[in-house]
Amino acid sequence: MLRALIWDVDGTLAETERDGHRVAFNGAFEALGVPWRWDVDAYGRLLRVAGGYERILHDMASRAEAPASQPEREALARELHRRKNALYEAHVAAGGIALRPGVRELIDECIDWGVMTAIATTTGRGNVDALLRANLGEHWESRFRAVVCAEDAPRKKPDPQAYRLALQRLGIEADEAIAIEDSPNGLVAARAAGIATLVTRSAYFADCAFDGALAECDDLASPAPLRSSVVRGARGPVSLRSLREWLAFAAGGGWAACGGRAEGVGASQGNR
Ligand code: XBP
Ligand code: MG
Repeated sequence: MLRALIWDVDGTLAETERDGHRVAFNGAFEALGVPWRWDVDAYGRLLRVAGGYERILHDMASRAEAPASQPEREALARELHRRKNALYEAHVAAGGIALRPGVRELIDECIDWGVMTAIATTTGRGNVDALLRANLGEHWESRFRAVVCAEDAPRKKPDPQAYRLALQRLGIEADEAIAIEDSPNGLVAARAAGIATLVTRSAYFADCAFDGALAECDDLASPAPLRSSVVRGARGPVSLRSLREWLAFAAGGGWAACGGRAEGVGASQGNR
């Protein structure tokens, strides 16, 4: 039975990377007189490294101008990351980044129907707070039963730590939840925690393979057919009803197990 939806943040709740974090990283480089800039394509490649601090350190490894010693590199990365977060938070607090289509509606549907919602993200709490305060209001946290951020789960995705902690705080088993993710690292993290995962493709990961996902959609509000190896004929928009059906179907062994009789499962919309 579906008891909780666990949301990723960056790329899933909102398209935060290209025009949010990336621009803020560049602002931090500039503010500290560091000559590096991350263009749109380069940042997409760097996104394979989860965690902004880890991403800076990774990038330094191929920069001739980077400090020589590891402690100096870490100190610079910490300061750059702190500045980046301040710039990012100011940008989203000013309404710079909206939620993706269908996100608010699905969260509200969960609340209406007593399905818990939680957050499991690699980013820091300040970033999450600024984004959701701007989009859901100052009491945004009352909509979520558990909010797990980088401070709570320092081992970044694809490590399942954030998802395991979210399950623990929700007090449920993995098969009672669905994760919503946008990245390969996020999918691996959620699956490693045993959670069925819906992928909502984001700009940077639009062309990635998402083997093992419960289903894949372009966004939660799109009426288009969803790609899924579990349910056949699934269509958007994604609703609580469709998620419940897909989870039940996955638990029952999936498409292969029922000899093809489930065509159209998930096609129903609007009703719960
Ligand atoms: C995405 C990330 C983060 C963000 C930047 O996290 O990997 O590192 O790019 O945020 P998720 P920080 O998809 O799990 O929300 O700089 O705070 O790490
Ligand atoms: Mg993400």
